[in-house]
Amino acid sequence: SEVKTPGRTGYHFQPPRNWINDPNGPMYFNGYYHLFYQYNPKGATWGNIVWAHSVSKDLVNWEPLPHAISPSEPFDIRGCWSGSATVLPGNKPVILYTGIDPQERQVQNYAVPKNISDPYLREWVKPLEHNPIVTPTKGINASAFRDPTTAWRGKDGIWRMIIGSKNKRRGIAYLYKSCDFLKWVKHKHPLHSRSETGMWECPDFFPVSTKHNVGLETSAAGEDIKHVLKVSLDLTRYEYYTVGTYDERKDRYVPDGCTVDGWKGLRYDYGNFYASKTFYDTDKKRRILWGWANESDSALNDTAKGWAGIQAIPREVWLDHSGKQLIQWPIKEIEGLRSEHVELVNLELTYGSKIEIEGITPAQADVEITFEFPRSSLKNAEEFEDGWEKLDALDICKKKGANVKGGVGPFGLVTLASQNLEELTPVSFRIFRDTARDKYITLMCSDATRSSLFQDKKWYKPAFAGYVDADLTDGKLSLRSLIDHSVVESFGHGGKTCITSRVYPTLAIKDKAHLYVFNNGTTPVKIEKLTAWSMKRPNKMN
Ligand code: DQQ
Repeated sequence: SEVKTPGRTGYHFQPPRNWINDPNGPMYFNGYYHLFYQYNPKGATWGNIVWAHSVSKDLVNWEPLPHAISPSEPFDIRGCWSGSATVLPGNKPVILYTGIDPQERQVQNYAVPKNISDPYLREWVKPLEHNPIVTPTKGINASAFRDPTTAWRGKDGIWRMIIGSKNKRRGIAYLYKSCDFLKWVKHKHPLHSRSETGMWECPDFFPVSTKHNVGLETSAAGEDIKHVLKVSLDLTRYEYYTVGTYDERKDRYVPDGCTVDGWKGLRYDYGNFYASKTFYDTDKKRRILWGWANESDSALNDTAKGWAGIQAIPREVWLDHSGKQLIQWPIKEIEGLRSEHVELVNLELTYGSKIEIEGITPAQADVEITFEFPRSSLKNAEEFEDGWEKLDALDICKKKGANVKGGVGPFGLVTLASQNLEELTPVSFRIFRDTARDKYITLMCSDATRSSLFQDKKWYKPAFAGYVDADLTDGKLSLRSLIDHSVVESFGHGGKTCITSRVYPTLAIKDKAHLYVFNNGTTPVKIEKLTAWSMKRPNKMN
């Protein structure tokens, strides 16, 4: 039976109990979306890792299936770690994954459906004659060699995939090539690498269109295409990506000058979102991103509650028209869970306003707002101080939280708030003027530091922050937050900057949670439109 504790989500993907981490091998195949994920069948902390498996017709309702891949052979007896699916021509899915062998080496294996005519692809086999297909040969760090990607095929007909690794502190994406998907040969140089970034977990490499918002099949090549390389850095536990050019002939990826590798680069999400992976949805011609949102309470508490980890709501991803970053937006299907709603239009928020959004379920909601301010009001923005450009967005957010009076902003939402505001998680924008560089800077914060009255040294109640590349000439900024009991997933300005926070209120739970829209800046801002919906539970969630 499903465990029931206050933090369990209403519409995020989670199994009835136990630990989950990385999404694995997502794919669309014969009418079903498949999601596999790292799972501990025996408890609520990491360990005993298998590939759990669920299928869905709509990415909202999920049906659990037997575990797809579990330790059984020398090449995966100590764990079946992350990997990806590739649908080969002729509609044949193949999974590549990392196995831990008896010497604790990380090797790469493949698995195929036992019965391709089973619509759910319930059973997977690991052919013994070829596995493992890749082993850590001389020069490769055998304890840092994992997470094979979806493969792509070049114009030369050769398959390619990358595997995350490191050599001392250099992060590496090793490139492997194959003609038959069975015999894989390491290319003479990596696809890409970067000093001082540490282990590259869960790399993802995919093409994006520079012309349209549609997704591209992973092997797409040619005109009007750029590539994205994402890595999950275990040193910071954040995910970073670059947009760049992939030269198929040289088999090298070169990030564009305007994006940088490593921990100063762009992030998918400035909060709790890790080990993500995209896949191309051949049905709806879009690229979808799945990411894991880990707990931030203690392991002891996870054991007590009997579960840990959720998958974030799948996001559609595409290249922004600037070409400089990705845009992420919750998949359309999630809107099918919207039920009763309230709407505010044309409402001025003067300094100190805090308006409660009533008539929906604040603990399980979807909120969209567009804020408006006359362009002339930007003159009231606080100065972005000298030296701040060397700081991280988070440092500024810590100095200038949602409760610190500003010029233009902070304004935004107060989510999961208790009656007397002892607990609250504000998500807000604040605009600065950078006189020296003659520009405005938009900061977005999701601040969980006051999210729970519960005191425990092991609980992590972080603030998260990122800058938003917003063109303020139209005097507008938008925010969407998906609130679901212990998670607040926010999308700034149409998905330019995303922040996911995990929170554990003790008072602001279920019908005791409140939602507000606020302005703590001296400049009045207008709510052009705010719509908030109660979110239903899916009919089936594992
Ligand atoms: N989780 C998996 C690894 C991966 C890590 C093990 C990232 O394959 O590198 O559960 O969260």
